[in-house]
Amino acid sequence: MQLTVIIPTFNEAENLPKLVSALFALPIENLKILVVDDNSPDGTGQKADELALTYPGRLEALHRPGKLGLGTAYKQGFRHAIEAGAEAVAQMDADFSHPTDKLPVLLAALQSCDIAIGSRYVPGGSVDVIWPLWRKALSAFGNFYARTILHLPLRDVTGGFRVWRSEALSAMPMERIRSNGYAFQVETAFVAYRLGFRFKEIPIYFADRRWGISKMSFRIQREAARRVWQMLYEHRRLRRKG
Ligand SMILES: Nc1nc2c(ncn2[C@@H]2O[C@H](COP(=O)(O)OP(=O)(O)OP(=O)(O)O)[C@@H](O)[C@H]2O)c(=O)[nH]1
Ligand SMILES: [Mg+2]
Repeated sequence: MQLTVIIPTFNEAENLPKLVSALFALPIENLKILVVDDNSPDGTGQKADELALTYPGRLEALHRPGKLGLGTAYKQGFRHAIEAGAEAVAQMDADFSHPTDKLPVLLAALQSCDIAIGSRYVPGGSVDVIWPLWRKALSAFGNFYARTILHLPLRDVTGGFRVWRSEALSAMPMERIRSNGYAFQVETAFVAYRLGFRFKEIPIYFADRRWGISKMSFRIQREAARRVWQMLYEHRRLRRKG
């Protein structure tokens, strides 16, 4: 399967080149990378253009004029990858939180599901030991909160390390997905579940970001918490067709 890995970036100049090297070193044939950069002040966009020259035909960069949010970055990236003929599409953070060596495992899992999720909350999965207790608690609670309200039979609904079969991704009504921040991951999982797609969770160790400063805050979490109720309402009639 031709896999395209989409990496949204905002201020990831330190991380991106190293992540790209790690990804191209994986035993995945025909791997492509699509970077979606939001005019990062630290020059990540230029780094991405340099990488595109280093890996012609294998790495592409989309540039947006400013920080327009994770959700729209992924939507644009998804469309671009599918139009370019990707058979599987991966979502991955640029900051090494998602273990690259698990990508082949997620891809292989697509043999028996539509969406493979790198999961911190199934047996064998975990979050970085150096995370402060408040962040561990917030992440665990956020997951419990979202999956309980939405009745999702998934352990990790907020994580951003996923691989989709392209047919499933193309069938997603992306225009319905209004979350643009971190709730985007929750909302796509919810809509995919309501449409009857099959999931598989693969345990991962989620490392804290290696370089750069954290953008996570209580304010961001509070917004996401509110979005969960809105999406429950907005998709209440959504069912698989036929
Ligand atoms: N293009 C784009 N990428 C973004 C935006 N916000 C975040 N990202 C990227 O999305 C990925 C996930 O964001 P992170 O900041 O790592 O989120 P997090 O892991 O919850 O929080 P920290 O790692 O603690 O900052 C990273 O690759 C970011 O660079 C955005 O508005 N636009
Ligand atoms: Mg991160």
